[in-house]
Amino acid sequence: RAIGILDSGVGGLTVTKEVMRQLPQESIYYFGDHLRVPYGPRPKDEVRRFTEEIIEFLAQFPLKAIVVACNTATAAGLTNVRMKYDIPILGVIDPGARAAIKESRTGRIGVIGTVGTIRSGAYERALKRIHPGLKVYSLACPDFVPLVEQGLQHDLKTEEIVKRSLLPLASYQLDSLILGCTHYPMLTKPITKAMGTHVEIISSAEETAKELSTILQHQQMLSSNPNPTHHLFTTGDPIAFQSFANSWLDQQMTVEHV
Ligand code: DGN
Repeated sequence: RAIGILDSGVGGLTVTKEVMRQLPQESIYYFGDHLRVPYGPRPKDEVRRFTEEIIEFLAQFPLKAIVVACNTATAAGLTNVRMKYDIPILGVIDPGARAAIKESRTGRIGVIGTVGTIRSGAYERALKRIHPGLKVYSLACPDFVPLVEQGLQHDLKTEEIVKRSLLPLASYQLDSLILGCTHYPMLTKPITKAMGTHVEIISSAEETAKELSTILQHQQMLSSNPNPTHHLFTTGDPIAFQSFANSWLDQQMTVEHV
């Protein structure tokens, strides 16, 4: 059986890449909801409904776990959908919070994400559940997802926009910054440049893949297939998604339009 991974667009590929690295023998079914990206500005109920629809679609395939590789969808709540399926459905927020706590020395942690994620306060809760004394500074960066979806991550203008967007965090003496949106690791370069190299940039991808691996190990469900197959689905333009996926994952992927 395979792993299902979903996102509003290309962002979940950052998690997918890490799953492929840590669990190279697993087959993956990825769903990018490009037709309805971005999820960030949408009401919680709508994001939850989209997530449930996508999981229902993915559930037609033989899956052993699903990763909701979208912070906005995770923040909108996975409790209901988890009750409907008997396979583990993982989010990205708890792993992201754990990764930050591992890295932070001063306990001054920044979180950036979509409007939906930041408004939900989900990171702050997840961080303070582990360590109530942390200082958490959150900032919504609504411009970032559209930049990535347009493939403009290496544009000079993007560097400017990223720098300007992150200015409000400059005075907080952060020692780490959580990329609370799975699209943002694709902007690591301009984000690092804007924050300075003394700020540790945290992505939830590695920790999420680790959690997935632990769960599968526990359930003795790790695959030993030397030739796993991957399937990518998009509600948007399959050609554009395919070229993005090929270059990010550094291998030839096939994409189907749904
Ligand atoms: N990649 C999604 C996230 O992690 O929040 C959000 C993208 C979006 O649709 N705005």
